[in-house]
Amino acid sequence: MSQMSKQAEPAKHSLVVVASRLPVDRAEGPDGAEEWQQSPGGLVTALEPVMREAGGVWIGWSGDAGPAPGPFEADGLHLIGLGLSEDEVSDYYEGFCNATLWPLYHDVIASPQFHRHWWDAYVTVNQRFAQAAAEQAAPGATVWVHDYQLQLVPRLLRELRNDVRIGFFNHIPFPGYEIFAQLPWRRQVILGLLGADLLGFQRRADATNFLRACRRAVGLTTKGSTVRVGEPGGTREIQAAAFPISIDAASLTEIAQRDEVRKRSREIRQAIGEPSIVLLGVDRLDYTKGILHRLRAYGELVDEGRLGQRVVLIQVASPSRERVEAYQTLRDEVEVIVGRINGQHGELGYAPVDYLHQSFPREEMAALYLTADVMLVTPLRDGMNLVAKEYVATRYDEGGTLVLSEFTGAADELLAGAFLVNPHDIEGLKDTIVRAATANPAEARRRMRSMRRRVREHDVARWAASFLDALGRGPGGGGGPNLGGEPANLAEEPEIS
Ligand code: GDG
Repeated sequence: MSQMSKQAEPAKHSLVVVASRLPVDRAEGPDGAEEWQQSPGGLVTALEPVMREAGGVWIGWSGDAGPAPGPFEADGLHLIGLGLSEDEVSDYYEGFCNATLWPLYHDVIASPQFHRHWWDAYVTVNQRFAQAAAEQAAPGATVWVHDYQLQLVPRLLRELRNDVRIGFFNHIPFPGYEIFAQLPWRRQVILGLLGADLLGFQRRADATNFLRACRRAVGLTTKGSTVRVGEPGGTREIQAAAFPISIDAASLTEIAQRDEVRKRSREIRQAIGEPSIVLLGVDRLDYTKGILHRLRAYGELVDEGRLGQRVVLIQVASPSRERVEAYQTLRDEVEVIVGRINGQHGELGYAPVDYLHQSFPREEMAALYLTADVMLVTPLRDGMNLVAKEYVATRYDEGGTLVLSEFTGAADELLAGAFLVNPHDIEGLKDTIVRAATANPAEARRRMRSMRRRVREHDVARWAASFLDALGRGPGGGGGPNLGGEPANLAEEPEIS
């Protein structure tokens, strides 16, 4: 994506997507001029067709500190780039988003830090996003707000524009109330979210946790998946339900089937010395992903010789949030343990762990997935985990097995085919890795087929359609973009206060 032009007049749009990041990254073109390239990620793939059809606009931050890029078009998509100052990057993005909310919402794996000036920055930035959405939305438009960085936007936007339909999707877990209750601003966050008409979560358990927080933190009444809020104009009903996100499975299958990708997969195997078993981990370098637990289990298996001779674990750990302290500490810990395993068990020309602290193009990722005999996805907590689904979508050959943590959203969907594991149980993790590596080929194929069916049928387009359809159909819904999705499961249950 490189075509870029400034828009003269901001147009009004019937669909407005509000996400913390734009779906494009700033890059330098061949002639040294600035251009924007589509960032890898399922969200833009899922929403691009919908955005084009509805003439939608995407509001987000470019990822750099400095002035707002403003409105521009890239490959026919209307984008509004908002700016964050250096202080806001530090207090809002690295602070409140990534050192308060991220650890809190992931079961306090790391200690969340609570600072009042970080909260103030969170409020200010959320106001900026809400204001931009209010300016872009046509009368009666659908506005879809994404993720934990923008939880106040639904309420702030409703105060500015009561005529729009507002949906919110939380990509990460919503924690149990005992944990959520630690947040000094818990009431404001719940009230912020309740500005929406529909709140989507990855798992049913996340929606249940949210409904409980509405009762406990704000004293509201819930009935099934509905929350009632009394407002000056009367009572409003808000739905909270599960919409598990997915991937563009067809496009990954297509990439994996390309001759050059299959050839690259063979080259990778050769380059690492034709090991008897290739294990693979692919994660952002994040403490939620259970990389240390995985390395500990693998290191012991190599020590004990239980995987045989010359096995290799390829660990892609893509750089992430490198200015946040907990991420720097994690990187040091990971590199110490990788060094120890390789130092102890490596030989000239052979390392048991191939550790890559880098990002790779999609095609290279597909080649890596195709090379893996066993994929290790071992987060301590993960909203969904798209890597697990990408691995499955890539394996058109029905080869390979998946070791998957119970604490991922993906486990709810892939439980019939994956080797499920509790990553805290190192002995259990070791045994499961051995089982997955030595599975009977017919059983492994059956498992992979069942997971592939699930991922093929529940892809990201279906996810987006079902959310937007439910948003359009809800109480008072004027019918958002009609995308023919399936109804959300909004079960009848008794009232609880
Ligand atoms: C959040 C939630 C939820 C990684 N390294 C490279 C690369 N990646 C891509 C993967 C995958 C994505 O990044 C990571 O997605 P995950 O779902 O695994 O995890 P988070 O980044 O934590 O995402 C998560 C998700 O939002 C969606 O709702 O599933 O639970 O935490 O797509 O492939 N892609 C490329 N090169 C890399 O080096 N091209």
